[in-house]
Amino acid sequence: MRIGIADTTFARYDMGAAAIDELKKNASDLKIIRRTVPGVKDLPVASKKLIEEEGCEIVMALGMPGPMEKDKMCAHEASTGLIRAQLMTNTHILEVFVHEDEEEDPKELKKLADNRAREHAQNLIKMMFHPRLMEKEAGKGMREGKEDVGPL
Ligand code: RDL
Ligand code: RDL
Ligand code: RDL
Repeated sequence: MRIGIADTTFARYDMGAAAIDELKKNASDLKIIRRTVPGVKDLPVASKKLIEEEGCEIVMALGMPGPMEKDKMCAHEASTGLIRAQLMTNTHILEVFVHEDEEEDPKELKKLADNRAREHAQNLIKMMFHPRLMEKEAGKGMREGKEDVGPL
């Protein structure tokens, strides 16, 4: 299976590498194609090209929106672009964003970025190879990067 990884130089942690490491740990026979772009607003077309030109069956788009109001705006625009690219290609693009202001302590932010990238990589493996395992987690209050909230 061909899997696309789109990531950014804006991000302050190499979430692409964490995602790739986790994918390789959890599945064999993967062909991973990575494209790095400057920022989150460049992820939609990078992802679409991975799908249409490189034949990827699913893509992870990883990025780090900054803390300023304009960064939040950028992130929202990138997100709508990613959804549009999914609808245009009928292909999942897992959006793996870590907002810089989710954690104050840089060490915690780094941990969050690593965990979120890895947990979305695990989601990808479940979606593509073990859909019944994903179904088992339906309604279970799952989160990526931090503690799961759990079911009611
Ligand atoms: O197309 C070039 C840039 O416009 C694009 O890379 C943007 O995504 C870059 N960028 C911003 O211009 C901005 O104001 C980013 C952020 N904020 C941000 O918070 N996170 C990014 N890019 O990844
Ligand atoms: O594509 C992978 C994820 O980006 C996607 O599953 C999101 O819908 C996950 N998500 C968030 O990233 C978020 O910030 C969710 C929420 N908030 C939310 O409040 N409820 C969700 N998902 O179901
Ligand atoms: O309820 C606490 C968090 O789940 C909530 O603050 C989310 O919005 C945090 N979050 C993001 O901001 C985001 O961009 C999450 C994701 N992406 C995500 O992919 N998965 C999450 N939270 O569980």
